[in-house]
This record gives sequence, structure tokens and C-alpha cells, in this order.
Amino acid sequence: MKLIYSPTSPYARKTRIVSRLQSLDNQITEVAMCPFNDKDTLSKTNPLGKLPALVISDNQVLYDSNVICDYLDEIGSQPSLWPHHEIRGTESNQFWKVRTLVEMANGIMDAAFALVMEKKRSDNEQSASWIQNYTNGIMRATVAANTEVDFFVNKTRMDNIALGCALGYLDFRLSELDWRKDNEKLAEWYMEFASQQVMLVTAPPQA
Ligand SMILES: N[C@@H](CCC(=O)N[C@@H](CS)C(=O)NCC(=O)O)C(=O)O
Repeated sequence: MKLIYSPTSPYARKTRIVSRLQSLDNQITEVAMCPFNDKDTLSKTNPLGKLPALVISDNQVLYDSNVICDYLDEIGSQPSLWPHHEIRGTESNQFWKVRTLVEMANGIMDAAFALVMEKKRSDNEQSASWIQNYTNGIMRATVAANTEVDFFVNKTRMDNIALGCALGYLDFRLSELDWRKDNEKLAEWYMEFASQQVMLVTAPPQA
């Protein structure tokens, strides 16, 4: 299999973490591309021109990151990174809560990526209201994640993998947002989570 990724993409990082946790990394060749400079090549694999994309055979490609993570989780040899089927739909609704937290993390990535792109535009093209809207969304979501730490602490699960990637991206591209401020519990959790080998080897390059 071939995984098209970028070392700076938080979406791709999720898939690279899942491939390692599912002991599939030795079956996957990682090919780095830039979603902008390599748009033509990337678009031949994913018509949306986005990464990550996973080529699983001569005529099948998987995207987006959620699909790739689920696929790798299913074919991998390690325990699933999702709560087990038998506890789906129990009183705690654990499965649905984990899925919602994953989407919270994906939403942080979406807003952060859009914000980074917006800030790259020339001053007279930038929209102050969109910048504020993306920033507010990110800040509200990190505050919400801070209240959920007890739920995902000490787990190796899709929700905290996705949150770890989202927070890593904030540190990498938007450190000025200072998401740790008023989110002490989340910051403490992240410090430990980010020190795991799988997080270290998939971390974005130093700016
Ligand atoms: N929902 C997609 C988002 C992927 C995405 O936006 N990737 C960025 C790189 S971090 C990209 O390729 N952007 C190129 C573009 O928007 O043209 C996923 O989860 O895979």
C-alpha cells in the first residue's frame, strides 16, 4: 500500500499513527507530497487534490483520513482503536461520544487549516470576520475538550489520537492562539500524550 501524506498535515498524521498502532507500517510506503506544489500528481490519486490518500491496489484509492483510519483499524492486527461493538449503545453511549470527539478534533483541524490559509492571503484580501470565526471555533472546541479529559485520559483510542494531532497542529502553525491558557487539564494530558514514540516519529518538522 502507498500512503500519500505531508509531514505537516494533521489529517495525514492520524493515518500514520493508526498504521503504526495497527502494526501495518511495514506494509505501507509513505510518499510525501505538498498538496499545493504537487497538486497535479496528487489530483490523479485523489480528485479532490487533498491528502492523505491511501492506494490499496492498482485500481482502488481511499480518502479521506477518516476512511483511511477506519480501514487500517479494520485490517490491522492490534485491538481496535474504537470502543468495542458490545459496548456500543450502552447507557454511557461511549462509541458515539468517541465519534463526536473525533469530529471535534477534525473540526479543530478544519478551522485551523482554513485559518492558516486565510492568514497567508495578502492583508487586503484577508477577512477579519472569518479569522475571528475560525479562531472562536478553535478556542471553544479546546475548552470543550478540556472538560472531557477524564473521558479519554490513559486510553489509546481514536478520540485522543485525533485530538493529539489537532493540538499538535495548533502548536505547529498557530502557537499565537495559546490554546493551553485556561485549559490546564488538556495541556497536562497533551504533554504526556505527545511524548509517546508514535507521536514523536509523526510530529511535524520544527518550524
Ligand atoms: N477531510 C479531509 C481533509 C484533508 C485536507 O484538507 N488536507 C489538506 C492538507 S492538511 C489538503 O490536502 N489541502 C489541499 C487543498 O485544500 O487543496 C481529510 O480528513 O482527509
